[in-house]
Amino acid sequence: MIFHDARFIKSAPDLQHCPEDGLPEIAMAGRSNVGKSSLINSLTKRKNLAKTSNTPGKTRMINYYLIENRFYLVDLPGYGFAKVSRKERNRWGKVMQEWFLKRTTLTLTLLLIDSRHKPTALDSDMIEWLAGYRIPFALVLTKCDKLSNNKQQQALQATNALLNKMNIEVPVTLCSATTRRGIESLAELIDEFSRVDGQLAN
Ligand SMILES: Nc1nc2c(ncn2[C@@H]2O[C@H](COP(=O)(O)OP(=O)(O)O)[C@@H](O)[C@H]2O)c(=O)[nH]1
Ligand SMILES: [Mg+2]
Repeated sequence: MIFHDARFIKSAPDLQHCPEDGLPEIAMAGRSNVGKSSLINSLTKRKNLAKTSNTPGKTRMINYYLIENRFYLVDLPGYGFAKVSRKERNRWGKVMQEWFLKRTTLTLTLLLIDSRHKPTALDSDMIEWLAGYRIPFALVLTKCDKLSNNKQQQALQATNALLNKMNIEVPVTLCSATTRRGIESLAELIDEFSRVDGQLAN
């Protein structure tokens, strides 16, 4: 499954500027440079629909892509970029917290983690935060083309062990924008959640 019918709609600085048509949304979250924009391009088979970059931290906006005129893929600003000021980080935290808690049209969040590295403290915080607020999410281990098959399995096991320890049960998918590993199953997951009505109570 490929979402060929995709177009950029807008970049919103915060919740107040997001679309108001009530369509379901699937969000890409994770550290800067983890591969959020690349995943959107892979899902739509478009090279430059979402801007990718080698300079992390550049995308400070909530970017909306309309898919098949029926749901949005949302490219969220990345976290954990060392070079931004404390003030900027605090602003990010406030904007994202409000967005996640009040965006009732959000049906699924894909939390991306680089498969080459252990989840960072920020990743763990994010996992526990999403789970704590019962925000539906799945984990995606990105850039797995950079790992041997063995290392890929190790990354999967390490992540599942971490989730077990946290007593959290969510799907984990190895993926690569380069080899397209995992893209099909993520597209199916997204398709399923694009047919769910927004269900957050708050
Ligand atoms: N080898 C490889 N590189 C990737 C993959 N996904 C993203 N990248 C590269 O990682 C960098 C950051 O990707 P980007 O999508 O801009 O990350 P974002 O900041 O999370 O949106 C870019 O140079 C991408 O080309 C992948 O699956 N495999
Ligand atoms: Mg990006």
